[in-house]
Amino acid sequence: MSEIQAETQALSLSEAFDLSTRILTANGFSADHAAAIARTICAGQRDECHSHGLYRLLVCVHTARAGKVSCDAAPVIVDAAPGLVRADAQGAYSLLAFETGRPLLVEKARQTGIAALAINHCYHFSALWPEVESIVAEGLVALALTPSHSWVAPYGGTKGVFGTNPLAFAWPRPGQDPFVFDFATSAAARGEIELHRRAGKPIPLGWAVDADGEPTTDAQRAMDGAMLTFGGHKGSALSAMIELMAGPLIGDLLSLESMAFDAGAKSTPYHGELIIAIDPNIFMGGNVAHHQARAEALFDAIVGQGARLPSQRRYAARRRTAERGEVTIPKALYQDLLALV
Ligand code: NDP
Ligand code: PYC
Repeated sequence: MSEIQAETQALSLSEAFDLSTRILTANGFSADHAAAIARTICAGQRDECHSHGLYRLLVCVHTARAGKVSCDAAPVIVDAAPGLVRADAQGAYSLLAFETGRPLLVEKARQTGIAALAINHCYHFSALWPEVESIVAEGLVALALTPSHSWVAPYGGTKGVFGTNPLAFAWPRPGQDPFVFDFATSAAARGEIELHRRAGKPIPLGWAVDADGEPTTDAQRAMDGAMLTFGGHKGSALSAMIELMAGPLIGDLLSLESMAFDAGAKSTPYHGELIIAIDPNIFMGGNVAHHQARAEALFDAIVGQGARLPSQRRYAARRRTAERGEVTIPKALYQDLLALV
């Protein structure tokens, strides 16, 4: 997670939500889109996921002012097959399309055991964990994946081909916070590098190479060069899978095509997203308690030796925010946000 800057601004959660919707509606977003975007951005800030918190408003407004994203298109939901819902975002941000398509996805997963939601023609900036969390809250296993812009070099290369391509997964745990992970398949999310650049801080070696293909710790040179995948050839292959599954498979753009579509505007990536929901009641063949207990034994074996589960930090941050009743952002970001209204 990003470093805290010296001067900070505290906001209550309702102030953060009001500021977000004020900024978005002042920049042309409809009330429905502004609320859907603000909910996700504020959840990110609440859970101290700074690269996908209030900072993202800068990119949303830039994209709106560039005349790229539709600020008011209503998503079109199509019941495409027994196991497939399509949500056409019609050139708007993905979040309202997700919220609108989600109930039919859940219904289909409960009927068929497994169902997918393909979001098409969307601008996409958000963390995926709020989406898999909202599906796991229905007692379903969830998986979500999406490309972005082609900032990331394949393993062994030095030129961008892949997006930062996040993969998120959620598993229900009765009576406990679900098991959730959500990570970019690049060594770090692009938003993390941008936050380092804004804070004037170097990035760790291994995140990126410069335009000459040389390793760099300079955030700006990294952004002008190419980011690297996590886990070498393994992250590279996973990233390619995400391109294929959330690109050609659902009839939408690759990260290379999203970057070409952007034509240098530096706007939010434009492509699709694939979300899969699985009903354990059907897959576990009526023996849910037994198999859930086996899953719990796995989690116990992880935490029992002092390791932590993914999302433990995030849930702790969520509880901390609830106790304090406020989130904290760098003062410089707060001032940049006020300037958008
Ligand atoms: P992080 O590296 O911060 O975290 C990745 C995951 O690993 C989290 O679930 C995290 O849990 C978990 N984790 C971290 N450290 C440990 C540990 N020591 N033990 C166990 N689990 C651990 O994420 P990224 O920077 O890769 O991605 C940040 C966000 O960016 C994601 O939410 C992603 O969806 C978003 N993103 C969105 C894109 C888009 O196109 N829309 C593109 C790229 C990224 P915890 O949170 O609890 O630390
Ligand atoms: O942080 O890599 C990122 C990212 C890309 C699109 C949205 N977030």
